[in-house]
Amino acid sequence: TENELLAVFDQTIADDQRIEPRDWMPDGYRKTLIRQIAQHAHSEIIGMQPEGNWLTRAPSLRRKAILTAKVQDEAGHGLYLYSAAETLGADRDDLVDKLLSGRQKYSSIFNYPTLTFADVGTIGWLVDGAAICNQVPLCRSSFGPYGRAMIRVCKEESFHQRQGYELLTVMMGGTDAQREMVQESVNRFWWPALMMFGPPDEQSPNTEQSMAWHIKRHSNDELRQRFVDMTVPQAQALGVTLPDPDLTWNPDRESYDFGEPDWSEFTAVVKGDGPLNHERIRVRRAAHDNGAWVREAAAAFAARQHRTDHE
Ligand code: FAQ
Repeated sequence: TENELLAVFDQTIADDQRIEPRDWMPDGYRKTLIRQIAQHAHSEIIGMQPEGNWLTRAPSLRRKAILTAKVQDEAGHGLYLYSAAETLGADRDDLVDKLLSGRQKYSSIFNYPTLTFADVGTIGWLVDGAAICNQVPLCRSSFGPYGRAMIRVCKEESFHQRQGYELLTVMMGGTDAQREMVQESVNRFWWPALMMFGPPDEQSPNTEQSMAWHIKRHSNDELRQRFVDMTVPQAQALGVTLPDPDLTWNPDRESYDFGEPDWSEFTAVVKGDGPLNHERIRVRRAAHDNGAWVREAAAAFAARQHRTDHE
C-alpha cells in the first residue's frame, strides 16, 4: 500500500541511503527534484552566453582555448542534468519549452552583462566559486542520478574557478588600467554572486522540505556565509576590494559579517526584469530554431537504424 511504500522511502532517507529512479517516491519529492534539476540544467545552458560572447575576442590563443573548453563544459553539464531530470519521468522537449516560454527559471546571475574581458575572470572566480560552494553538498543529494552528476560537474567547476582566478592574478600583475578593469568587474559581480544562493532562509519556501528530504544539505544563508568566508582571503591575495563597507571579521562567530544584498533587485531579475533577461531568451530561442534540422536529422537517422535492426 501507499503507506508501506512511504515508510520504505522515509527509512531510506533516514538511513542516508539513495533513492534511485526505479524506487517509489512521493509526488512532492519528484516534483521538487524536477524543478531544481531543470532549473539547474537551464542555468548551465543559458550560462554559456555571458562568457561565450568573449570567445571571438579573447586576447590570446591560450585564453581562447581555455574559454572554449569551459563553455563546452557548461553545455555538457546542461546535458547530464537534463538526463537526470528524464530519469524522473520529465520530457526534455517539455523542459526546453518551459525555459523558452519563461515558465521555468534559470539562475539570476546569467542576466547580467559581460562588459570587459576581466568579467571572464570574475565569472570563473566568483560565479563558479559560488556554484562549487552550492554544489559540493549536492554530491550527497538523496537522489542518485543527481548526486552522481554533481561529482563530475564539481570537478569541472573547480577547473573553471581556477582559470578565472589565474586570469585575474595575471591582470592584477599588469598595468593600472588592467587592475582597474578587474576592480570594476568585481564591483559589478559581487552582489549578484551572493544572490545566486537564493533568498534569505526566512523567505525561502522550499528549503525546509528539501533539507528534510536530503535534497539540499544546507540552507541558502549557510552556504552564502560559507562563500563569503572562503572568498575574502582570496580577494586579499588578489589585491581587490569587495564592494561592501559592512564586511568585517567577527571573532565571536569566527566568520565575516557582511551587508544585505538588494533583495528587490533579486526579485526583479528572477521575475524577468533583469538587465538581459529578454536578450538571453531571444538568443536561446534562435539557437533552438537554428538547431531544428539537427534534431530532425538525428530522429530520422535513429528511426532508420531502428528499422534496420528489426529487419
Ligand atoms: N536565480 O525556496 P528557494 C551554474 C528561486 S550555477 C533564480 O530558496 P530552492 C554554473 C527558486 O527556484 C547556477 N531563481 O528555492 C555555471 C524558487 O522558485 P520556484 C545554477 C532563484 O530551490 C557557472 C524561489 O526562488 N545552480 O549554472 C534563485 O530551495 C558559470 C524560492 O527559492 C543551481 O541551480 C536564483 N539565484 O533553492 C554555469 C544549483 N534562487 O522554483 C555557467 C542547484 C532561488 O519555487 C557559467 N539549485 N530562486 O519557482 C539549488 O541549489 C537551489 O535550487 C537554490 C534555490 C539554492 C538555487
